[in-house]
Amino acid sequence: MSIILHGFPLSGHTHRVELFLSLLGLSFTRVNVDLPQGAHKKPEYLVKNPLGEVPVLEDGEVTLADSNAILVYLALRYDPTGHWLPREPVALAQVQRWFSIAAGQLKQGPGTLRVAALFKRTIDRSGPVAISKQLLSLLEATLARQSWLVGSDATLADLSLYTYTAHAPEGGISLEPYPAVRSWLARVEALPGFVPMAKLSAS
Ligand SMILES: N[C@@H](CCC(=O)N[C@@H](CS)C(=O)NCC(=O)O)C(=O)O
Repeated sequence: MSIILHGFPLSGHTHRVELFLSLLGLSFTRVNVDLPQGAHKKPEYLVKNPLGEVPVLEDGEVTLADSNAILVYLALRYDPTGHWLPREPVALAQVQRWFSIAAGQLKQGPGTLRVAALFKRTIDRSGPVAISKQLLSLLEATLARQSWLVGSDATLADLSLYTYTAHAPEGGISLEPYPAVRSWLARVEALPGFVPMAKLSAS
């Protein structure tokens, strides 16, 4: 049974899934969804995800949209160690909290600034910059106390937060003031099987 990942090479949401597939050592086929050409709004793609977003994962009979949902599926299905998605109630709740932050502040802040740079859009940066700084301060305070976002080992929370944090400078958000965040990014990058996302050419 082959796994297919529909995504876009410069999408951080796609990358977090690609990263986890690689960390799990799963082979898969990449299908490029041409976002600049609007391929994600065509009927044949909307059948897979009516919200018209990447990524979508297909695994046999299973078709799943939403990067965090896909991470959960892959962990429960393919991670025999169980450490990527802890089952202990408080730890699992904390992973879910970081998923919400990844879909909220991470996307509204660093994600929004980077996508504006990617598509060369002029936006009012003040709101996204304030959200980015608030989020990075939270990450810095958390990661000054512990190596990983939840518990003592890497979890899906780290993968969900990694990509748009690492690429925040492409949207004009410096990581210089956040040494604990930079150390954590390096720890994620040292995980066996880590694969990077392409950088924007302008940065
Ligand atoms: N909640 C979704 C968000 C995915 C998302 O925002 N994808 C972006 C690319 S990074 C997208 O497809 N944007 C196209 C659009 O909304 O038109 C997830 O986690 O997968």
